[in-house]
Amino acid sequence: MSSGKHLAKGSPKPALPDDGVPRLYSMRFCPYAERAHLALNAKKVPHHSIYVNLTEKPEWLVDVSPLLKVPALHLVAEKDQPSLIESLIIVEYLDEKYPQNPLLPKDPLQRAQDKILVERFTAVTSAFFKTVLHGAKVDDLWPAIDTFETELAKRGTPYFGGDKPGYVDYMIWPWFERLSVLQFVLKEAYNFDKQRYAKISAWIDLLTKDEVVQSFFATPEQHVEYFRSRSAGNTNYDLLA
Ligand SMILES: N[C@@H](CCC(=O)N[C@@H](CS)C(=O)NCC(=O)O)C(=O)O
Repeated sequence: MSSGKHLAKGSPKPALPDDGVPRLYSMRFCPYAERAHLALNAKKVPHHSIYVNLTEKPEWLVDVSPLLKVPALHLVAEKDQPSLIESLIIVEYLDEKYPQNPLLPKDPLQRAQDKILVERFTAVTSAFFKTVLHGAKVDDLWPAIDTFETELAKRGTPYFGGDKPGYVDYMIWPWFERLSVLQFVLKEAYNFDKQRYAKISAWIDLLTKDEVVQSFFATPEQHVEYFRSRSAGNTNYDLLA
């Protein structure tokens, strides 16, 4: 339940129905929040999405997100109505609470290995943000993606999750959805090598068509437009609202 508009400073706390379903506090272009949306949609968990303006944060955000970040998942049906923060913790909670369409493997070793892989993805996210937000060279990014190319080849399956997307796929996808931003920033220096990343390229094509990804998809052009507005100091949060 949301118009998709981002609520800013001064806006009243949204009045939501007293239906007990979880409330996801989000921002439409946040890749961490996207992880939570993908998990909720993969599991078809009814929920409300509340979008917040992160430049002018609403005063009540602190009630659900003590560090004033998104995503935050407000569990209104639980005793004392706690909130969860941190995208990976939220997703793991959802995976345990709602067993349908499991994301993490059941086997403890495979489970640990998938979590390690997602942990190692921080090398990609930090190189990505350094390039996009601070104009750093892209040099650190490609070797970080090699890890994922090699792992996908080793697994011998189209997805990290096997014959369908799972935890690793959905947790790393948001940054691949935003490659257009990297291209926009780097211009002719953008050198994503489709041969070097043959498996990842095929995986990107598959995930782009995945119905869960499509349920929360912004086009390459929309990501660039959001980024452009943000860089210009006039962030267009409501681009898709
Ligand atoms: N480690 C956090 C990162 C969340 C995060 O950095 N979210 C950004 C938006 S993409 C945010 O809320 N920024 C607001 C701020 O830092 O003030 C997670 O995985 O959930």
